[in-house]
Amino acid sequence: MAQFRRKPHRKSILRQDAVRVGGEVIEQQGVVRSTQLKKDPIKHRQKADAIGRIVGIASAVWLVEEESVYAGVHTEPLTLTHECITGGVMTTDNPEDESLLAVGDWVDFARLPDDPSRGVIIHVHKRSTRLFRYSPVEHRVHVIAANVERAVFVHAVTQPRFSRRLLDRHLVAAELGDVEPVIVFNKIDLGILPEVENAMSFYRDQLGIRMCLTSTITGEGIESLRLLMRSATSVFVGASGVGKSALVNTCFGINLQAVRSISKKYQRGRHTTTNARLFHLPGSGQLIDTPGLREFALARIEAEQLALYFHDFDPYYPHCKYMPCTHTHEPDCAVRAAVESGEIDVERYESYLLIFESLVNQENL
Ligand SMILES: Nc1nc2c(ncn2[C@@H]2O[C@H](COP(=O)(O)OP(=O)(O)OP(=O)(O)O)[C@@H](O)[C@H]2O)c(=O)[nH]1
Ligand SMILES: [Mg+2]
Ligand SMILES: [Zn+2]
Repeated sequence: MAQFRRKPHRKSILRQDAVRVGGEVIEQQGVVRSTQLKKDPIKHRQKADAIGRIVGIASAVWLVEEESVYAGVHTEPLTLTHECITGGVMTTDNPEDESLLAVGDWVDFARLPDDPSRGVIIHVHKRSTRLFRYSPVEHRVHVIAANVERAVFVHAVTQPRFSRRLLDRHLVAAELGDVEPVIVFNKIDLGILPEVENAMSFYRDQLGIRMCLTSTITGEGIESLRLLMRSATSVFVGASGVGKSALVNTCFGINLQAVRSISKKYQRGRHTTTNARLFHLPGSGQLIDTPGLREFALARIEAEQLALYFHDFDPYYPHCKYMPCTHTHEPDCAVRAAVESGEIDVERYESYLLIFESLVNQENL
């Protein structure tokens, strides 16, 4: 991808440091983190003249919305949106191994004197929460959305086929990122298979996770989804083609996002949404639509810790003979005994084994 340069601005060379690769943003050299900054970081930040929130990315330019939009009722938020690039010196309060910028981030930025609709990001504020995964391309933590209270994991009951394996990864990621999980089963107009029905009652009744059953065709469940997203920032996450963008459009009653049919041959979505984008819900609350992710590798978790995130195992693992126990092969394992007696859902245990194995493989990379 071509890297374009602008003319020198003030003393620093402005450089395009972020490029987009398959819906994911990677950073190039040229950004200095606060820890590396030789000069006084506070002085550096004084160059900024506004605080804003990243609401999207377009052609490798970050869209930053002024903080005032969040202060009260707004009618035309776009007039307060600035197209920002990253400068040669940018600081961050976030760990080095994760995405430098993400939709939902709060940033300090400086408006360009000759064009205040454009600006330069100077500093990224500490993220309170983040939904993240391990990026196998980047070999680092990909922050899908930052400062979100809720992750709405959208799954289709069919087309594409519902995957419990993916949902179980989603739930671990929510807990790792300090985000409340909500499950949306979309496309219920297509009929619900018995195994999907079983999964619904498992996650709702046994794990106590909030759930909405929706259809963008009949409108069923949309009102309860809207209510659930009030007065907080929610992010829609799910595989391509499950209907995330169709749900955004239905929640707003207008076509904000492009929607495209799934491939008939492969029963998969076509990666219609390519960038995360934040929208203000009517009334209160924000909603971030994201590109579909087929793979969802977990980050910042070791295989040995995985069981702690499978809360249906909680009553059993203190009774395992060995401590620590991985619940994969050890004798007298209470978790495996509970699977055999049917007290632990066998599908959950299968997910556990698969995720465990992938974490071991990741650690050995
Ligand atoms: N039958 C049915 N089809 C739906 C429903 N919601 C969405 N669809 C269809 O599912 C297809 C994919 O919808 P999108 O909204 O583009 O899916 P997405 O999750 O945003 O996909 P990506 O942007 O690729 O991640 C489209 O053909 C939609 O019309 C629903 O409730 N019922
Ligand atoms: Mg989409
Ligand atoms: Zn065990």
